[in-house]
Amino acid sequence: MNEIPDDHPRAESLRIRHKIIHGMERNVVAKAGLIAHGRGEAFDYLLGEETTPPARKAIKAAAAALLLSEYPVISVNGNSAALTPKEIVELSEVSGAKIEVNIFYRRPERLEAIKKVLEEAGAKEVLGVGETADGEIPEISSVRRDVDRRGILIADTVLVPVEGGDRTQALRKIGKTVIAIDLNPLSRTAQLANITIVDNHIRCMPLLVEEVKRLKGLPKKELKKILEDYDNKKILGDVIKLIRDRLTEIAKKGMNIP
Ligand code: PTJ
Repeated sequence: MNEIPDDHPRAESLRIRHKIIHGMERNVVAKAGLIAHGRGEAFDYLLGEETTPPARKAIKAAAAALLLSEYPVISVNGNSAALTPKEIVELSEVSGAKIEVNIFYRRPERLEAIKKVLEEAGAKEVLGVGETADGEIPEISSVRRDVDRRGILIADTVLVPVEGGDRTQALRKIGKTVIAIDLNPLSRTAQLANITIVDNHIRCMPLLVEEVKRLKGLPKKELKKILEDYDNKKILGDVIKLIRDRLTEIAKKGMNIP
């Protein structure tokens, strides 16, 4: 792949793209994952490619929810594994959440490739691959219904990064708390999750790790208060207004290109 010059105005965005492409070459990312990434990039552009104040509030609520959970699970797909393997492992370590590979385009070689990437990043246990992955959640209509009986099947909280479609509603129907990381505030996943972090997965994961570390010592009562005060509908509305206001400003003055 071409070297990206440091002074390229879009260097960071191109580097992230290369992680996704490299992931596809290793069987980690599905071909459709490239398209999904492009959709994410478009929304990130609208957000100004930075973590917004509503996203920070959602990160705080997500950290509190993970710490209050009895059995949290981080559900890992191709895109999330390619972008932040190290941070997934760190989040698992600081929050006590299990790591489970669960993918839409399910092929044994992809399950193994994602597991390998996570193990290379330090994961000691990766669920969703092998003999314990024989659980089923019938409410999910896609192959994402195949889950680990030591993981998503018995989880009370599931973190679902970078995925759209069918799963959040089904998981909520059977009583699980769903935390989504999704750049598109209009997606079904974003709209139906209990807590939606509208941010780039690659920016959000280190912040989530730090937030869990910061809140870890707090008494349960205070963590519960954070969740009681959190309103996901309002947060999503705030993100959409933020995009609207940013676009109104740009329509008036043009983009501020240094
Ligand atoms: O690895 P698999 O087989 O499970 O397949 C994964 C993909 C992503 C291909 C699959 O879940 C899919 O098709 O997802 P969608 O329906 O395209 O939804 C992906 C969502 O993630 C969209 O709402 C994107 O805007 C969003 N997204 C893409 N990149 C990022 C992102 N959100 C946060 N951070 C990103 N980097």
